[in-house]
Amino acid sequence: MGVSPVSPGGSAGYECSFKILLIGDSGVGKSSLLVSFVAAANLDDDIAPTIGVDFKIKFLTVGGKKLKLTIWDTAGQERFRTITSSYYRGAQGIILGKKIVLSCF
Ligand SMILES: Nc1nc2c(ncn2[C@@H]2O[C@H](COP(=O)(O)OP(=O)(O)O)[C@@H](O)[C@H]2O)c(=O)[nH]1
Ligand SMILES: [Mg+2]
Repeated sequence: MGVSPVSPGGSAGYECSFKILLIGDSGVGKSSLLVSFVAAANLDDDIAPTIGVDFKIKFLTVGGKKLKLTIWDTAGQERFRTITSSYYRGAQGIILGKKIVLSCF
């Protein structure tokens, strides 16, 4: 899987672009995590949901390199196990959400 390089200082304003997936059962907090992670950065609220998934873009600098993260979030279809390979294709990383229940007794 390759990382898309973009010339520094180019019109795009970043050097590398990564596609990151959020996966995990419905209700584990994936969308909440995405919103809180992206909120402090450049958030393009105008991006509309596409083919049943939503994505948000975050720019950040790591080790002096400007990075663009496109983070894909499922829009409910994880409930129905209907996420297709087109969602996973071309991804460089995943974030797996898991619900942890603590009980005291
Ligand atoms: N206790 C707890 N609830 C959370 C947390 N993150 C999200 N939630 C709640 O869990 C529910 C499902 O969150 P959502 O982000 O829609 O989950 P998604 O279906 O995985 O996208 C919502 O009511 C959130 O407010 C968390 O870290 N702790
Ligand atoms: Mg969600």
